[in-house]
Amino acid sequence: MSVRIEKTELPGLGVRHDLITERLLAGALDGLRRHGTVMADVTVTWVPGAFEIPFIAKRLASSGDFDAIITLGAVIRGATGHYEEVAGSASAGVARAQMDTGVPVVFGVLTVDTIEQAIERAGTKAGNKGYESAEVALEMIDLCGRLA
Ligand code: INI
Repeated sequence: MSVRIEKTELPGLGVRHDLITERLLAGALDGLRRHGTVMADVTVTWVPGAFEIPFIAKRLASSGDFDAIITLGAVIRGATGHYEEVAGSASAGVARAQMDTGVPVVFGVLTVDTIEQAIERAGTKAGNKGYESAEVALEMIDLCGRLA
């Protein structure tokens, strides 16, 4: 799979829950591939934490290089004293990014109470939010094309 990956080598930044986010990413890439996306057209960009998602999503959306952006992440209440701020900023920022740019930005960020709930939604008991987000992105691209 020839996906382009942008990832900093700086260790220990943010609180990204890679165990979960790797599964969400695998689900999203699987969803794109199964629906016929050319994987060479896909870029994966890692950010330090969910709070940083909107800034980078907006930057990518503004570039004109992408038909849609899929944001993935996990904000876990048990893991932070500022859950509401991180989860709220991530969701509000993603909504703003798509409204400001006119490019669909899908919110595939899990906002949950426990790591168990995150695991359930990352490809075990309750589907894979990444896979679902890929389907939403493709549907939004199709819809935008029809409305153009
Ligand atoms: N970032 C996450 O993606 N998930 C979390 O659960 C989380 N917690 O628990 O705090 C989290 N925090 C980091 C935050 O997104 C920023 O990276 C950090 O505050 C630096 O701006």
